[in-house]
Amino acid sequence: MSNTPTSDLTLYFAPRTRSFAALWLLEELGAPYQLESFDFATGRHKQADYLALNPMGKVPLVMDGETPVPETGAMAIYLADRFGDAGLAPAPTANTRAAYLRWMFFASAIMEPAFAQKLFGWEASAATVAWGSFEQMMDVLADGLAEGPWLLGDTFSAADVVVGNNLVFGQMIGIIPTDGPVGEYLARLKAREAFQRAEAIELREGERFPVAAE
Ligand SMILES: N[C@@H](CCC(=O)N[C@@H](CS)C(=O)NCC(=O)O)C(=O)O
Repeated sequence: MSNTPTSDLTLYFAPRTRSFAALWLLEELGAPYQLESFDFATGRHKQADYLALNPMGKVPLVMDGETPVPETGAMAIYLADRFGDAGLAPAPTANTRAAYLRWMFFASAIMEPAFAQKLFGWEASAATVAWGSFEQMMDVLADGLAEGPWLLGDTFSAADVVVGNNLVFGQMIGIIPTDGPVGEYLARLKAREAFQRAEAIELREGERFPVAAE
């Protein structure tokens, strides 16, 4: 019996932002969704009705009917379980479930602040801050890819989308190499059909809302 439910998904999306992770994941899942695309300049994400759904006033935000699912990691875990037939989430009893959850949290709890530290040049003791250091994060990620081709070995999962989306951003800002295990992993991710569909949508929406001239 299929465990793919009928759904009423809406993605609140702004081009050139972290909302690409949700777009890419929805394309990987093959889940039907409506795209509510807007430009940050409109302030849509700071309006009261939006803040009631995501008090952080950020994208991505996925609505599942009346249920808001903000925060990229939570959204990814939620959707991959909800659309379980797509095979992007190991079952709770699978022996890869712990590694899957570990990489999901690695993306938001370790990669995100490590990127910010690198970008803004913060001085911090690796033993004290939760994310260690940018270099440690990169080494741990490279080690995690030693078996490959994906984070869970042969099985592609929603964790690859969440970690991969961070890497896309990191490469854009010049802190992620194009070679070595991490760069090669990112090239494999970018070659996926769902990634390329999402990229085409992102480009189309980006043309609707071009970057404002200085
Ligand atoms: N913790 C959030 C971060 C999302 C985030 O930082 N989104 C940025 C765009 S990349 C945003 O919406 N910024 C608009 C603002 O804060 O005004 C998540 O993982 O979804």
